[in-house]
Amino acid sequence: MFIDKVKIYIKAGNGGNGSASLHTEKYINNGGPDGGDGGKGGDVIFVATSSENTLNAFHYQKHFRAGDGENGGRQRSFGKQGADIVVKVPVGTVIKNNDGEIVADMFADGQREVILQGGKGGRGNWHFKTSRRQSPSFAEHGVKTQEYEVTLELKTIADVGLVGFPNVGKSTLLSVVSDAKPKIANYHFTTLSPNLGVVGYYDTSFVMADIPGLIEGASEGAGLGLGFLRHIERTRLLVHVLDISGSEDRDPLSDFELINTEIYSYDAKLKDLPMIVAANKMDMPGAEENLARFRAKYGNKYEIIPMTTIIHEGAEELITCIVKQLALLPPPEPMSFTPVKLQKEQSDDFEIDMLEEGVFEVTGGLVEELNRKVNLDDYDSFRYFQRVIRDRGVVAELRKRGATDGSTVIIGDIEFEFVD
Ligand SMILES: Nc1nc2c(ncn2[C@@H]2O[C@H](COP(=O)(O)OP(=O)(O)OP(=O)(O)O)[C@@H](O)[C@H]2O)c(=O)[nH]1
Ligand SMILES: [Mg+2]
Repeated sequence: MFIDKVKIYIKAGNGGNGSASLHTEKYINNGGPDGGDGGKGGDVIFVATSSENTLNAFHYQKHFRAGDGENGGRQRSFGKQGADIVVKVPVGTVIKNNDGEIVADMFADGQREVILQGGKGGRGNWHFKTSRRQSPSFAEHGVKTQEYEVTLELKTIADVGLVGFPNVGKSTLLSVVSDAKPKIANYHFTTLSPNLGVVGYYDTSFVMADIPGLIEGASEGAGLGLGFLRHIERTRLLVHVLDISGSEDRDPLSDFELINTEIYSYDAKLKDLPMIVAANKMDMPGAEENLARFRAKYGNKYEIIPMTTIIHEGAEELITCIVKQLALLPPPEPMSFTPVKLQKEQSDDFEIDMLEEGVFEVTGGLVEELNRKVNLDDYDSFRYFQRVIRDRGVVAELRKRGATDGSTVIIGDIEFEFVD
């Protein structure tokens, strides 16, 4: 199993509610409001790690929820904050929203991104005490958070990608030049998921990815298909491995054209990647003749390294050639994109719509904020509400829009008669 694309569900913690407690003590009748604030909900945090290279873990766990903030208590005691949840993803994971827009590119080892923020805790009643309202019996509700669905897409980050038909010796090559131990066998599609290996060369090193074999139609999903072409996107250089002997009765020259066509029709930008040709299986009959033909046709366009990978022949030349070219290339870069936020900002805007003659509805962040206040039929609470809509300009705006005495105003769950 190799999962490189998966949908998961994430939710930040709800904010805890503020408390509406009134201070009581023996012999003290009304000690005033002492309800504490609710705690903030936990965040959803993604962290990139190089110790994973698949998204397989998300096959088993798809729901990630941060802890809720606790409610505030008596004696102004604050509710505890909800615990954050940390979601570990392999380096190269791109997080997308439901519209396919990029929320984050988890590009660097250890990179940490707060993807969802926990709900704010509600304020306790003592915040709402005024000279005229000595004992507010209402407090604010914590912000309730929403669950979001996101898609994780792994785009392996390697300096060098090995591409080519099945069975040409890509995995053999990786096993010879790097620390990786991929499965090698004499049949097609031995490799079912990308293998990564680190290739050391004197005091430098680079990462090589062995991509599953490509065939005609791969860019439209044939064979192991499209999915794996995704892993080529983030390499800096490609090594095109050929069975130059044509031992499977294909012509290596047409193999070369065909695979290139698949790669470039997947993404034309891949044409910008430099390509080195590893002409493998030089030990087999027919190899010399084919190599000569290949050189005649492509010799001035590509660096061509003849190889007999199984006996390590040509490996050193190939590595030297790769290192030389990598040194000239810019370092890998994160994707360029404008990140979109999953969560709506917690704003205090409002909008007014006239639903029909004399009926106005107020919507927006401010209304959500007001809705979080408990006991809206409580007198104190209603007074507070009236003051807020006056202070934030809602009343003035209603008047401007034509509200007069007797007009109906709807704000969230509340409906009342406008009194000018
Ligand atoms: N004669 C010869 N055989 C080779 C050489 N290199 C690899 N092979 C053989 O070719 C077969 C396929 O090798 P792999 O490395 O598994 O090929 P692959 O390109 O990774 O194949 P897929 O994973 O199926 O795409 C194995 O039997 C290897 O031993 C070589 O230089 N000469
Ligand atoms: Mg292989």
